[in-house]
Amino acid sequence: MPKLTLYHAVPSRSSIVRWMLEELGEPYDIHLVSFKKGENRQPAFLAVNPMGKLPALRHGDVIVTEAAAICTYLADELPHARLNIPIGDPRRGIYLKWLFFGPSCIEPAVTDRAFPRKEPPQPGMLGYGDYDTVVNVVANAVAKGPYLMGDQFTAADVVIGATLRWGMQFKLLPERPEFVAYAARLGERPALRRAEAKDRELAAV
Ligand SMILES: N[C@@H](CCC(=O)N[C@@H](CS)C(=O)NCC(=O)O)C(=O)O
Repeated sequence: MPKLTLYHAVPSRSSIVRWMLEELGEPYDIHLVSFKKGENRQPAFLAVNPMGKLPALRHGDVIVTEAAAICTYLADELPHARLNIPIGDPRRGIYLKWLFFGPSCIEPAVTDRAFPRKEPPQPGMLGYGDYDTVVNVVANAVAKGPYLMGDQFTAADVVIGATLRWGMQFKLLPERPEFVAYAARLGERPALRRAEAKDRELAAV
């Protein structure tokens, strides 16, 4: 098994990937990148991710960036953890939909709300449509549970769950009962607790 290294900073979206790695239960290294020192804009890191952004993951000679892509990649590369829905399974389409829905619909809906545009956008031009529809669609998806794919916890729960937890924490998403209950279920997962404890330790240094 090639070595896994997470390029990480606390707080940042790389904590999503740390949670995913803890769910997988495989050993991994952490390579800290300091935003304060501007390390993410220095040539050594730009060679890893020319966007200058975290997270990035190195797996042997492979580098993957974008939190949702990394989670999708890891779930497929390490299928024994059953965090993916494999090719050929009729549920894979819905699983992929949720993996993409986080960064392509929830995130932009939330950031547009946090930083409103000067000109009102045409909803038809926005990939996510409108904020309320996004919120309602996700609330319906997590209402039944326990997870997005029913009884199976998957990488899609890491991506969507992390986004909902972050959005509620910063009051950018409403504390809908469906979101609160789903976030509480996720919060009981030992892997998430481990990831948070390790990040708290790093933040305290
Ligand atoms: N689309 C990227 C977003 C990554 C991102 O914006 N990361 C932030 C930290 S949460 C970052 O690296 N910011 C530093 C900067 O832009 O200078 C993903 O989902 O991974």
